Amino acid sequence: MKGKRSVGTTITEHILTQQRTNPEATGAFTTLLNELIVAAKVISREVNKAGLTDILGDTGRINIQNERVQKLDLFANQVIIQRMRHVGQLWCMASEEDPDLIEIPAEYPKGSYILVFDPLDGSSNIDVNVSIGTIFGVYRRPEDSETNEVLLNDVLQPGMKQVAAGYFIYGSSTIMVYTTGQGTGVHGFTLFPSVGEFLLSHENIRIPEQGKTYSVNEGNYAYWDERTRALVDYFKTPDKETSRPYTSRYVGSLVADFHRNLLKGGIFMYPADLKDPKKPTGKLRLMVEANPLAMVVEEAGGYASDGKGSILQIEPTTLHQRVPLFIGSRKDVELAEDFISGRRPL
Ligand code: FDP
Repeated sequence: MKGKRSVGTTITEHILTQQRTNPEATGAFTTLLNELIVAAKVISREVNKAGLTDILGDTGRINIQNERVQKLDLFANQVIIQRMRHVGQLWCMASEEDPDLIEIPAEYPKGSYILVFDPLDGSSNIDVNVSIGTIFGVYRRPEDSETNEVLLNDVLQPGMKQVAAGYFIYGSSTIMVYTTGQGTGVHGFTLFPSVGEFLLSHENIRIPEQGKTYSVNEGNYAYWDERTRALVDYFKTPDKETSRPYTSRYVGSLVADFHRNLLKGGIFMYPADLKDPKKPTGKLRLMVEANPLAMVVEEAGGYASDGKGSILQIEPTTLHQRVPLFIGSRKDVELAEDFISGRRPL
């Protein structure tokens, strides 16, 4: 089910209205989000003209995840860091592109929020004009933090502690989807290039309880355990009563696959695989990918699991840890969890 459409409210108006409903709000969060939106507009402009400029292509560098970094990833990373470090609302940042925490330089004031982000997710699709995105999550610095130093432990919080999360998708249009949780809903805003503003286009998005689509890289079938194979086989097996087979849709760009399923229903999966026995944990990162999207999906009525339990409950142990991810319509993800956890006998 698509969110109800109404056009005319800018994202800033929307954030301010939400802020007014919270008597303790200081405006710090609004400032932070506004600056992030400016960064996304700059990234969106570059993504849109990527085919035209020499910014397109590979830097030849390898990032912390052992993947090739493309120029546009680097650009997006720099834009976000440079825009966000001076806002005065951040305690520190963490990016998919940086191995360590990003501290706020001494010349700028510090605040109490922590921003984690994947500056340009789905980057292997840049060269082929497929939608890519920026994913973000916002936490507060723990109140009982005893030192003035930026500590990794203060950042390694479970996803349920996020105070906001969302993403920008750079596709046929640029859309921002975000939530501040606690029943405030998930809202989508479309960038109107002529006015340079994000306008409310998808108010209060609710993901269907059950979908008809599964999204997974089935090329990894040979590397999955028997439970994962049985789950995917289940989605493909015809059965009138349960509306199977499901349709398969896999872009290979997380934000694009997630966004489609959020609006239309379905399940996205990146299961653990045995390709690299040292890393039986899937490919996606808990902090910068799984947690923000899990907050969005749960606020929209869906669910996110690592196959055993809620993504949002996982206590992270490292900044860049990977996690198996099953995310989307609640009934579909619960079913996946039943298969993977062994609650459903094979
Ligand atoms: P990419 O490597 O292009 O950056 O997070 C990384 C990601 O893309 C996700 O956006 C996407 O869902 C996934 O990896 C695709 O991985 P596979 O190519 O292994 O399917």
